[in-house]
Amino acid sequence: MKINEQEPFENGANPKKEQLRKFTTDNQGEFLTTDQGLKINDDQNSLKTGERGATLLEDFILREKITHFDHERIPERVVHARGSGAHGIFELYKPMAKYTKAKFLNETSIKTPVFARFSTVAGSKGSTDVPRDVRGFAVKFYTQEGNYDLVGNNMPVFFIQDATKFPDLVHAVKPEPDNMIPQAASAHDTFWDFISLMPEAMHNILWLMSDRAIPRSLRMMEGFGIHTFRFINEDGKSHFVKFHWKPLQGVMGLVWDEAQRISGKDSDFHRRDLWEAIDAGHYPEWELGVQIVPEEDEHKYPFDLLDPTKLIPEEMVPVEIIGKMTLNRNPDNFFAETEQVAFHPGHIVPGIDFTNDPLLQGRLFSYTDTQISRLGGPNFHEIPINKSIPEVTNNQRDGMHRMQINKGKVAYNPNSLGGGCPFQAKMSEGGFTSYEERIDSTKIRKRSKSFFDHFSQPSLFYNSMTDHEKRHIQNAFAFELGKVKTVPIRQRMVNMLLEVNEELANIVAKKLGLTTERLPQPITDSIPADGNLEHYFSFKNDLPIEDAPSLSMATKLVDHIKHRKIALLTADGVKDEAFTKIKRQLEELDAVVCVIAPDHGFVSTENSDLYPVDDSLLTAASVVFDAVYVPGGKNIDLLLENPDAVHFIMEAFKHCKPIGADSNGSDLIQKALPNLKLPQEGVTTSGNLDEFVDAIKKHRFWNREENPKVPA
Ligand code: HDE
Repeated sequence: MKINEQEPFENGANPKKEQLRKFTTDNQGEFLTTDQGLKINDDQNSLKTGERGATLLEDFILREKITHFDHERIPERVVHARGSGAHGIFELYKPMAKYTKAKFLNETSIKTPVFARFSTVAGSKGSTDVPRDVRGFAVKFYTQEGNYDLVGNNMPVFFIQDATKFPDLVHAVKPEPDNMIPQAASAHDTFWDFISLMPEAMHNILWLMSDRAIPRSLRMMEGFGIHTFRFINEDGKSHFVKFHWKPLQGVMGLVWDEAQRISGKDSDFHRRDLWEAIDAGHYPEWELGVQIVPEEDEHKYPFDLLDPTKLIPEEMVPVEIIGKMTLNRNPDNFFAETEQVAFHPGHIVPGIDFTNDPLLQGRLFSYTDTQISRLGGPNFHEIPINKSIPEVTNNQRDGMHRMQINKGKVAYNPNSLGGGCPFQAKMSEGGFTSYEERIDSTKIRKRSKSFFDHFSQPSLFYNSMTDHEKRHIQNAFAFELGKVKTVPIRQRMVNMLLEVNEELANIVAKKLGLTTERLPQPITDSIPADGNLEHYFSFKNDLPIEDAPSLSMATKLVDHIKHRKIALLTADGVKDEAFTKIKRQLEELDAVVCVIAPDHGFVSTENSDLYPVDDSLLTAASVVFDAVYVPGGKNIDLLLENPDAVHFIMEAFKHCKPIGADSNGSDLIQKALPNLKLPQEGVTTSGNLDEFVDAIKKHRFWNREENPKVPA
């Protein structure tokens, strides 16, 4: 019986897990062997002519080991090289048959195995997890009709409108080719040179300068399919659809200064956070949402649904929540799974189809092509993590690293010698048919005028931000452009910002010592799609809304503190009750509590009870925590004398984090922040759990930024 005939998607069975198990080995209790299965007697010494003699070429064991080692590396992904992945499950809340015939979106009893990979875009695979960057959000659904890949980002729009500009974009953002500086950062001349000549990028740039680009955790970011896709139902009717992932952990960001420090303290911050959460059973969950637009409404909006630099505000078309993804299993082997997984927006199943978005169209070519060089040939679909649940039965043959053993003489179609097998499947048998879209047109190398409005949506985005979010965007522009050495590039950028928002442009210009000048001006001869630069600036459509709260992260906090990481800063002599009570109470709310003390080992309480220390002030830093609490007792005398403890509090305050203490513990806070009037919002000194928990729910207290009190 074939695996896809066993109804394995129901009753809790996980066919992907079962499939991967067959390829998974465990050395436990086994002898060491060569790649040929020969047991090895001595793995410590090579074969030599005498004890001090030359090594013999004959030593096949040495040769095999070294040769394999020499070829252990494969090319990293050209973009999205740094990533972290996990297995999970997708469960449908409600049947979507009205819109799509995709089986995994039709039957709520089906649990579809998934593998998700999150990534930064620009950095190499060993780069920091927390640069200012877009994050990839790719999900492979192992459906019973074959693999479906939703390969999206954590921002709902992209930088360019046409695939042909992608190599330019990536060349501009990657480290500069003469000196390979900077790693994993967009704050350099080539990126902003390109961007300042590409008004279509402005919308994604606004998102990139927002806190979306420095997520607190991979678990706390939204995902978006970006392009408009199609749902096709059983009757062949098409609806446009945009995909959204909504994290049940809330959407939260870091402070830019904090992100830069994390890059030094723990550059694996996001990878570790995801791994540890899953390992501890704190499974991250995202709801899948769809925005559905009837085919008849295609031209109803003041933007083009095919333009990937535009989103449909949720205030115009609500997101309908249809299911939930839970990531519940870490990979067994990073290389075999996270590195070798091969996503492709062209991996679709019946019921889902493409639109003519010119960026999507280019992607449909790129992803298979890139795997051929990255994974060494056309058989990458046979690598266990990429294998579909249904067996692959076709006439594709041979190629590097072929695993499948195809029986018989026949590898062509039509055939009579093989009884006509493998058969083509009728639509009623699940055979995929492309949506029959009527197209009457002229072959042309041009862009539609409906793509020319580059500024109304970035303006909407900026206008929809809260004050602190606006401030972060202003500061991010000033930081990034401040790193640009070529002043005319800075000037072009602030001029361009005038088209988005005058206040933004003027604040950024001031920080850069510039003034703004109204565009259009002849900035280059080469960019306009239709040869007329005026178009870039003359089109600014009226949007029916002036404010879209759904774009702001401030609207996406959650009413719980589950899995938030709290530092319990203490030392020997802490009062038993003060220490154990808060720890227990926070853990009861599913927070992750880490005991931080001057040294590793144990802290002893006033009653000489010993509690294990999770991390010491030497190795831990406030930047990797969401909040800090100081329980009182004699420990405070020790902490007051410890500059690292004082710095811990100052830094947490600077990064706007909740700080809690009991009346005794507050001495440390007062020493770290002598000019601070206590208590104040976000700094609770009463030992009251509810107040502290409420503060953690709010995530950050941004008003502190306006009147910075600490230099830390
Ligand atoms: Fe990708 N992109 N991309 N991209 N992309 C790749 O595929 C490409 C685009 C995205 O975790 C590459 O296997 C082109 C948009 C993610 O493995 C490559 C264009 C979006 C990932 C490639 C785009 C994405 C990739 C590099 C413009 C959001 C990581 C290695 C036409 C909707 C997937 C690889 C993973 C990876 C090409 C634009 C998302 C080279 C040509 C828009 C999440 O094929």
